[in-house]
Amino acid sequence: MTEEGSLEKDAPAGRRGWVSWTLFLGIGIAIVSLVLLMLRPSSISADAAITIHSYNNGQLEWHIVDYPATVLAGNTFQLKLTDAAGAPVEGAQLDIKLEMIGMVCGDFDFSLGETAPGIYSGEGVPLMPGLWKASLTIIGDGDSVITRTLKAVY
Ligand SMILES: [Cu+2]
Repeated sequence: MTEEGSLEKDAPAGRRGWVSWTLFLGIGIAIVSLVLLMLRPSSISADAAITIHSYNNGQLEWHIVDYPATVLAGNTFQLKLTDAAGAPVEGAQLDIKLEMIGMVCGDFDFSLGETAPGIYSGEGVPLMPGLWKASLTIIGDGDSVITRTLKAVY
């Protein structure tokens, strides 16, 4: 009697099993996607629009004016160089290399021009959305290299 009853309820029980299996699979996929997303290098948080760096005896304020940067467009990088006394450093030669972190999709190199005493400006073009590393070389200043990260979006 009871066995017969459980047999009759077999169909809805099977559907419940199927529903919970689908749910289990869905949650599993969600967890795996989340882990993969967290492992992606592009999910490392990028630096803010303005970063402050010290180099030799001076200080550098590195401002990416439109932030996050736009992919395949010129983004203004404005750098302010001051010496230990806080005076502008004039006549410096600054080159920046942009490269995507964890990818080999291509680098972008550009030079900066001095627009005011100690203020240098140039246009950087990220090639893809995601996390980029910018390496600044201060030519002549022992060719010191300063790096920061930046985010690029469409
Ligand atoms: Cu890339």
